[in-house]
Amino acid sequence: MDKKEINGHPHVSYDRDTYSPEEAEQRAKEYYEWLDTRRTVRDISDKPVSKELIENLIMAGSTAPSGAHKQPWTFCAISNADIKKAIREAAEKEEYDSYHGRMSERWIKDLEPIGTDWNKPFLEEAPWLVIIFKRVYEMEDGVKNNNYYVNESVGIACGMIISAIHKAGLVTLTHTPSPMNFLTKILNRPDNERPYLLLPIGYPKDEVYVPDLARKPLEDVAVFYE
Ligand code: IYR
Repeated sequence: MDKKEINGHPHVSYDRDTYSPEEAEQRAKEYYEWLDTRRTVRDISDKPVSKELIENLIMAGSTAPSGAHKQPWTFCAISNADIKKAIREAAEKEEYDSYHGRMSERWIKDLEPIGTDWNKPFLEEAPWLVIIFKRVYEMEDGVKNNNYYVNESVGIACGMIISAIHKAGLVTLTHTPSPMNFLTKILNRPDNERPYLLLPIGYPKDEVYVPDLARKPLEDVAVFYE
């Protein structure tokens, strides 16, 4: 590995595998088709998942690019039954209020095909809950230093852990109880962290049904300027 200094800071040579144009096209197609087999699953089995597996999922998420490489995230991984129960109870309380008045009628109608409601059994049934907190700032020598592009960075990290979950043959769903500050309290998180997304992770139950949805075709999601 070659090393050199740029701006007085160490840089290392970076060598990646490259492919012929045909092979690259094939790999892109295969990766897309494989990602397209991912579905959000709410019926998560209580079959155990090892801590080691979860550790590697978290490390996959933590490879995400981030503003000035600050990696402004904390992944809280919970398998403790009492904590999961406390989270379920608090989330269902908020969700009950959301589904009974806080969400607009249009929103409730938009969720009908998806079939969600205020009940969140997966918060106790899944062997693991991974809750991603964004780190808004770091305390350094008694000074509050804001992180950069925090929402973008953490959103990308969430996408990367979701694809890692799929790769392991496990399932998840992006749960966003609102408001979600109860998570700060239950997990005793410091002031610089804000809950961002909750991912219950596990194997799917034996028989799982998901909404019969189609993804938008290329023409509806892309515009080319050639
Ligand atoms: N946070 C609620 C509601 C919800 C909102 C959207 I937008 C969804 O795509 C799914 C659910 C819940 O988790 O039920």
